[in-house]
Amino acid sequence: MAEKLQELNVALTEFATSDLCKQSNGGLIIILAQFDADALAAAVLLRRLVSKMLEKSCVKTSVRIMYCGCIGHPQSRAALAEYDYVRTGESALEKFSGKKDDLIGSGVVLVDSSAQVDARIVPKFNLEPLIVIDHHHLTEPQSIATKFSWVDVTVGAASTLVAELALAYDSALIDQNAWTLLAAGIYIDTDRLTHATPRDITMYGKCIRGCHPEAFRKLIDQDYPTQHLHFLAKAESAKDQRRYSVVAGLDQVPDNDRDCIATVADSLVNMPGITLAVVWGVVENQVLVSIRTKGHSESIGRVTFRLFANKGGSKPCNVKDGVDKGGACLRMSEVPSSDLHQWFSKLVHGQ
Ligand SMILES: [Mn+2]
Repeated sequence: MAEKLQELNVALTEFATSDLCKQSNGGLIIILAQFDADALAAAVLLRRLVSKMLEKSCVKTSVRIMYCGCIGHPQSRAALAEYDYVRTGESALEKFSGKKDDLIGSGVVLVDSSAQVDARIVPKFNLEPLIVIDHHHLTEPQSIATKFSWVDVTVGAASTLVAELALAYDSALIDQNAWTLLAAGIYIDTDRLTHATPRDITMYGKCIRGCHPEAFRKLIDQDYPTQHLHFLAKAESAKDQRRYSVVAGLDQVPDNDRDCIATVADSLVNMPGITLAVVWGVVENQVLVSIRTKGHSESIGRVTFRLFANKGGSKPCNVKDGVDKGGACLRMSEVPSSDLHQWFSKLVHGQ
């Protein structure tokens, strides 16, 4: 592993300082398709790592971090507050406009996601990222051969990957604040370590030794979005359950509460006898779908593909046992304009 990390760091340095990146006069932009503690921790450390590589090679290129969507989950808000509180000499996070024009002239870096066409970033637009570091299964083959891509599904968090890289490069890149964010990223993304792999655990141990214990506790002590129970009640009253599968629509969901779609799906799949839960909600001009399976006859990847192939944004998550997670992001033009409840029921239940 140590050798592999060194090779990766050499490759990343070569790539970050290559002509391809230098031509991006708008600098590099790390885009977080989905803001959460793991994505934030990985992005903050990746920015430090790449900036250091650029500095050592005397290349002047800015590295910015932009996030998509809304930061609504208390856990994510706490992570952002922690980052804002401790950042010294590091620029604030920016919200991405969602317009492809704002990417022209910049080099796109994806961390904690890898889809080149991702409706959460820019719908139906080929991102052509220069650097990709992710721990999710690829949903489609990557088409650019020249980029730096490290997709490793054998870990449970992007934070683990970036921390491994940074430690192998220069351990001084990780200070107490970074350890704190990384610890929360790994803990939360692996479902309280229940889906952590040995490499996550090893890195988590280092994080815990290096972190600020009180700040860490604050970061993980925010289980559910504030409106979770409200939307769970709504799902309970509107759900359509057939045998082992359940589909529930939350109708319009404010951007701030978008995480409830995922947490309600988590709750529904844990109902006795349920092996498949599909929860959807309309957030601004998109329909967001969270899919959960538990002991289901089909893999989450197959379910996601079967239901939402070619509808964009679907991304099965790498969870080995227990609950498997997937999702989709549909444009309003891809769904009927009325009776979404019936449409989703038919899609999931086949009648
Ligand atoms: Mn992640």
